[in-house]
Amino acid sequence: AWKKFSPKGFTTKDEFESEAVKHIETTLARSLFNCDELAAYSGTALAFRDRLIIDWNKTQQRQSFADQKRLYYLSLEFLMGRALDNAMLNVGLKNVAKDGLADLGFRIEDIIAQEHDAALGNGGLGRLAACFLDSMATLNYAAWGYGLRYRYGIFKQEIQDGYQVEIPDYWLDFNPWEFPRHDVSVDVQFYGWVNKYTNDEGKQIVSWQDGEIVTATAYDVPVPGYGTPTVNNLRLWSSKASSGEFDFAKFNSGEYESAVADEQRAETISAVLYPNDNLERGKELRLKQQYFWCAASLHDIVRRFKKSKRKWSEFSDQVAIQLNDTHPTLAIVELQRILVDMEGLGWDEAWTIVTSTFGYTNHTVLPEALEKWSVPLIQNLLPRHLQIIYEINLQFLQSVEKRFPKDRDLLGRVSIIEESQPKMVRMAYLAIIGSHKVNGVAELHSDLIKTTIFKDFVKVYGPDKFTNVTNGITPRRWLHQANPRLSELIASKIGSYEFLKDLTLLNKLEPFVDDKEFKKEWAEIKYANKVRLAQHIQTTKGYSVNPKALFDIQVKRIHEYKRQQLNIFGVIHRYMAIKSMSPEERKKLVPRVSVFGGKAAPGYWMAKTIIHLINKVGEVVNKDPDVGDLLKVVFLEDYNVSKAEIIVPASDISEHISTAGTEASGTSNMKFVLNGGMIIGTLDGANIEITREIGEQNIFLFGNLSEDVEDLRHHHFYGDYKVNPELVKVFDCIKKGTFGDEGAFGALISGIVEHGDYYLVSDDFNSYCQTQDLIDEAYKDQDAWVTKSITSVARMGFFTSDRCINEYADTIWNIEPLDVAEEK
Ligand code: 26Y
Repeated sequence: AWKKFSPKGFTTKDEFESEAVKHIETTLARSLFNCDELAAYSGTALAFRDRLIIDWNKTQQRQSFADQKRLYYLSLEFLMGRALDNAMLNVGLKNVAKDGLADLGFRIEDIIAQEHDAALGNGGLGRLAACFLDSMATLNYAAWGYGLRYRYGIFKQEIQDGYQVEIPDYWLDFNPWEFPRHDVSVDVQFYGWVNKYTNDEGKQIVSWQDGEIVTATAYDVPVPGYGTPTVNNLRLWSSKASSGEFDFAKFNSGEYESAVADEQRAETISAVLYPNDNLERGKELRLKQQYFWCAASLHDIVRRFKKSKRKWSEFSDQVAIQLNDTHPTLAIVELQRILVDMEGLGWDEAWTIVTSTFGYTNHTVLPEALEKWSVPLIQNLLPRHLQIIYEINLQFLQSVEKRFPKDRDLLGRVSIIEESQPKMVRMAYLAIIGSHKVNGVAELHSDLIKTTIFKDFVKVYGPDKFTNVTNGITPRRWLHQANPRLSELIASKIGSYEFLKDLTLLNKLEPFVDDKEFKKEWAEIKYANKVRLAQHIQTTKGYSVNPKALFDIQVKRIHEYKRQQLNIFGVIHRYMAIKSMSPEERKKLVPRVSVFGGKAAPGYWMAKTIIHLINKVGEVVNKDPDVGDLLKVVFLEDYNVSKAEIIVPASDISEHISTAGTEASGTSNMKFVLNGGMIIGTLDGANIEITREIGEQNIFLFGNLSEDVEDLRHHHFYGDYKVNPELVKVFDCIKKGTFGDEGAFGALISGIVEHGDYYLVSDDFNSYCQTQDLIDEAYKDQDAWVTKSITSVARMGFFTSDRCINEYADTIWNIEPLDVAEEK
């Protein structure tokens, strides 16, 4: 019967207009006569939101009714970007909105551009979580995301005098995409002490007492699937003082200020996203965030399970929880605590439930990114959890000792507790021990974790606990939304937009690689996308670049291992070469625009130095009359998801040039190829599988292999090591002050010349520059280039996050999609 009362919402242009206008006039209380673009955005967003809510409610009812297993994706980061364009496309009514907005006097692009990015993430890990949500909804899985509702997302980056400056990102002013659920809250405890006693019935009782209580309030964000009525839920927790804490007693006894201070302290927990990416700093507030979010999510999940009135032994038939890196590892401990201390289960029974519920995804092998928390810190903040961690460790080590009685060293190596001063809890080890599956995010990476950082655990558990799920990206946002013309051209060739749901259908493009007309259109679309980026550069940077030049793009977080320094040294090398040429020689060159973008963690000084160098090189090169159009160096400020949607479709070549063995997967590499760009890359992360899929002739690979990295590093210190002479010339050029104050860049150079060149910039420099020359040559043959471009796109089907989510569902979560046929 509820169906009768659930209208489907608008479907025509006129209905859309009347809905949007109604919201502008009533919800926003604005007159249509002074409706600006922001008001038009708000009205449009609210109209689409209403439409989503209907399907969202139905989806939640359907999923509760079906009573199947659900997946919960725990991630401290969800880098969602903008929601409106995505909602319009997923619902399939973008054209309706376009026409309706045109009637009202607006261009849809301008309206879409009003929206503030939801930037609750740093980079790859957070964006992966967002792609996963899109796929889970599109594939009709009953899946929820759980995260934190940061008041401040990732900072906004400005460049002043060539330096990065961080500006707070207060993004919640007007956010139509979230729904506060004041009725859904969880009280979360911190500090206090543990009281163990035997009760009247002779039962051991453990009680965690006298802590400080902070309340978690749920904010729900609808996640629409593409071409399906499924709208899943992303639940974000916000912290506030518990009503018990911020209470009248304090007010009345004259402690107004201290009551306000309590309130602020509580709110601080969800105030800000930590801006470090792959760099662990061990801050207490971050641990508080982690526990706050894990506890709230687990209590919510358990509450939902208990409504089903099933036995505890059925918990993992109903619930799968995926840990996005080790950030949510405390969820393992919290579930054990709920089951043992609160629900009265025996330890072993509880532990079986816990380990069959969790899966853990590792995203890095970099030692500086592996989380460790000091024992005293946990002891103080979460005294009961520390006891449970010790108990988990004890049981685990006893089982290891039984199986490997002669290997005393092994026990120390696999212990959750590192015997340092102070002692540290190794979160990755806890995550492995508490999960039934551990996965890496690309083949090489999954092999590396088994042979390096988690080697001993392969010995203990056998190889089957460890698996690979190669990352993917959603083709809805990264092809259809970011590159609508290419998507349309593809659809026109292969007959429908079905490829957006089954990306392997792209292979139907291959027969057209020799179709002249098709190739021409393909090239025109790339050119139009470059013109659009050139316009963006013109408006944001104030100078023009030639869209006919080869666009060479590296956009990602700035990190030494990602080697933006290799790129900029290569640019300087090119600049020096141009300067030394005759005008005749210069005429033969392929003009190039080198585009950089990305944020540095505020405390990562070396990364900031790299940004500074890129900007200084740009200042000099871009105004050098000898160079003209032959080389331009652009640093795009504040790289984020919505800017990526403009940048990615405009590349001819993108750079994925990490030191082999350091980039777990990379996902922007997939986005660039899917948009018809070529890659220059090392044999690292998913570059390897991309090569396998698209063919070696369609990618520009260079550099040392991961298996040789260790020996090379050793050689830097103990061999007859010399820095590459061409690179030395680049350093001399910098040291001469060509790009301003040479002292500013000293550390960048000495890191390579004197301190062992950990990232092998010198070792790979030759091969990098030679490969760049090959690219210039290849680019001259535009016809062959377009062939490569089309062939590559046709072979990218594997890299959809749909494939990836199906693999997780089959091999780790053991869940099936829900049938929605009746609803269609
Ligand atoms: C511990 C804390 C400081 C921390 C915070 C963020 C540690 C790591 C991160 C983020 C890591 C991250 O983004 N990793 C990236 O994950 C992508 C998705 O799997 C990979 O494609 C990419 O190679 C990897 O660097």
